Amino acid sequence: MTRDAEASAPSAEFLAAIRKGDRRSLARAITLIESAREDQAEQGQRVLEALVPETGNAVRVGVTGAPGAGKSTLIEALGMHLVEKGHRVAVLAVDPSSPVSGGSILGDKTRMEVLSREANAFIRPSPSGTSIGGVAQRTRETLLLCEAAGYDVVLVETVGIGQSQIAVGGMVDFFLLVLLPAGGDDLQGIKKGVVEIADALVVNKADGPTADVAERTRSDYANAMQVIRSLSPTWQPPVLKASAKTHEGIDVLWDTVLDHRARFEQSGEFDARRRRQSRDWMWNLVEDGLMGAFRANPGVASQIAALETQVEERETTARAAAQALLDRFLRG
Ligand SMILES: Nc1nc2c(ncn2[C@@H]2O[C@H](COP(=O)(O)OP(=O)(O)OP(=O)(O)O)[C@@H](O)[C@H]2O)c(=O)[nH]1
Ligand SMILES: [Mg+2]
Repeated sequence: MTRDAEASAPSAEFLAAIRKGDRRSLARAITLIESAREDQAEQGQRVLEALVPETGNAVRVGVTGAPGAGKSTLIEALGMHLVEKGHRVAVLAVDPSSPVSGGSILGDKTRMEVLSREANAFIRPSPSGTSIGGVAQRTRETLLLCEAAGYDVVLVETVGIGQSQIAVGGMVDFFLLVLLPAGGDDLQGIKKGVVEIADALVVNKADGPTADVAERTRSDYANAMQVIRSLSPTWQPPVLKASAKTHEGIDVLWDTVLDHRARFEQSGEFDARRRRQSRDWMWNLVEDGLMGAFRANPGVASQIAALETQVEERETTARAAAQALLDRFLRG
């Protein structure tokens, strides 16, 4: 490594405090990771590098679904259930719109007031940033820090936007799709492909006046799921129902997560999935780094606008323009 190892190595006390689960130290480490200041971000990476052997021990659950489906309420209910069972629970969010670009999609409801009062719960709102890639990257690193701090369950909420769902799907062991008690995918704004990557579906708001519709929705989806080929030979994604309000069905939901984990560990799919995710992550970062270097290259930068116009005006082919840019880049 070319970096100056002495200059900003994190102090042993700081690392020890994070390992002990000190929330203020954990929050400080996350702030470093998220910092727009290069020296601080670098310091955050060093903390993560020092702690990486202690990561990997949590059950990682992603939660997605249409706006208003009750993701936050469900996470809070599940979080309370887990805290009562003696778990330490971290809640993270991936919301690419928040808060720098003006207004979060996940909104204030991610505050989770009941759960946030629990000593064994740690709630961190989405990092700010305009690119989903950047937000997801920092959330994944925050997830690792939470594991090093001893949180044994990490719940990640994400908005129902294809790209952020894929990003969260790529960092969790179990991906849960929360449904409203109503019509089909198109009505719920669920993109094709999301149902396919879900490890379970849960129809929320199975209470009060929406209880009957919830049951109908559940059985409709259960039928539909039978024709979707499961990604796993050992797991057929179940369709559950629950009420985040009355907490009915929350215990079954958690049992499902544990059952999935047990089967995946048994079959080797758990390890394979984690390994694939880590590998994919490395290549993601390589791609980001290459794109950054590419755009920052003066020879490339000076040609981009002109070549884009030529392609738009059909004066040259996309391939020829791309090759011209790549030649410039590779020449240095
Ligand atoms: N009746 C009933 N209402 C619920 C339930 N879960 C959530 N709600 C209500 O549904 C609304 C949306 O809940 P949220 O938890 O904020 O939904 P969300 O999916 O996180 O919403 P966004 O983050 O904005 O996409 C709130 O008014 C909740 O009180 C439930 O199980 N039953
Ligand atoms: Mg929410």
